[in-house]
Formats: sequence, C-alpha cells, structure tokens
Amino acid sequence: MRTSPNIVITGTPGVGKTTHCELLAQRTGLRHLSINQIVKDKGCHEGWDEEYSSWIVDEDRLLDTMEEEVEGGGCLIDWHACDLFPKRWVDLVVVFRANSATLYDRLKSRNYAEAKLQENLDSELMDVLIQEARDSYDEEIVIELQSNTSEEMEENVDRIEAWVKQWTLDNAPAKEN
Ligand code: DAT
Repeated sequence: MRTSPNIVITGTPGVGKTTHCELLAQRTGLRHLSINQIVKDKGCHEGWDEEYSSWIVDEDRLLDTMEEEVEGGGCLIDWHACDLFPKRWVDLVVVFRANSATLYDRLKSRNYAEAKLQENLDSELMDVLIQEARDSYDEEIVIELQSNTSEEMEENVDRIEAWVKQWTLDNAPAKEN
C-alpha cells in the first residue's frame, strides 16, 4: 500500500510536462522522475536514433530500473508516452494539451528540425496522447488539462496539489487503537 500517490504526467513534447513537474515537486514533495534523464543516465536504451534525435528506449530495462522507487509511491512520472507503465503503479494520469500555434513556437525555440516539429504538431492535433492514456488506464483516473498560459499552469498546479492532498487523506493508514 502506498501512502503517497504516483502521477503520470504526459503529453506531446513542449506542452509543459517538465515545468509543471518542477512546480509540483516543490509544492507537494512528490519526486520528479524525468524518464528522459533516467533512460540516459541509467543506460536504459539500445542506442541513439539519428532520424528522431532520441534514444531507442529499452522498456523492460527502464521499468526494472524504476520499479523499486515507484512502488514506494510519491512519484511524478514525466514522459511523452504512458502506455508502458503498469496500471498498478498509477493513481492519476495527467495529459497536458497545448494549441498548435503555442506548441509551434515552443518547439521552434528548441531548434527542432521541421519534420520532427511537424510530427509533434500532428500528434497533438490527432489527440495521440490522450487516446493512449484512455486506452491504457481506467477513464476516471485520466484528466486532460490545458497548458497554453501561465494562468492555466497556476490553475493546473493548484488542482493537482489539491488532488494529492485529498488522495493522501483518503489513503492514510488506519490508526490502530
Ligand atoms: P515538456 O516537458 O512537455 O517538453 P516544458 O515544460 O519543457 O515542456 O515546456 C516547454 C516550454 O514551454 C518551456 O519554455 C516552458 C513553456 N511552458 C510550458 N507550459 C506553459 C504554460 N502553461 N504557460 C506558459 N509557458 C509554458
């Protein structure tokens, strides 16, 4: 039994996963697990894909590496995919969304190649991540939040923080008399 929840934070690159996780880690004490960083630092990959400019992730190795930490609870699991994380690990899935113009500007300022940029914009327009989340987890634990403006970010962080507080109360171990 976990006494602190695990939250998957997902969405197309550039929607604001890292920024939200950093704020949430400060506000809730949950730990930010950046899957990109873990893949890189712990070698959970089978090499570098030049075409996509990303690691070819070894999913089994990644899950083995994360297991002990995640099973204890209290993790913000930050990645642009979500279907690989076992259901038993996950208490909430947050899918961040952004509109095309906003996402275009954010990815452009990261110097994404045009093909990669377009692929990510298409993925966002075609609801790829929200579908993946709904296909992989019970619908009542999947929420979709807009992340275009700093006001929306503030609201999102408040809302998730409130959810964490409530989850923690609801799942507190029963006191023994
Ligand atoms: P991700 O981790 O999903 O790739 P990020 O957190 O690195 O995205 O954010 C990309 C950029 O966009 C970064 O400069 C912060 C900015 N950003 C993200 N969400 C935002 C929001 N809701 N309002 C304003 N800026 C935001």
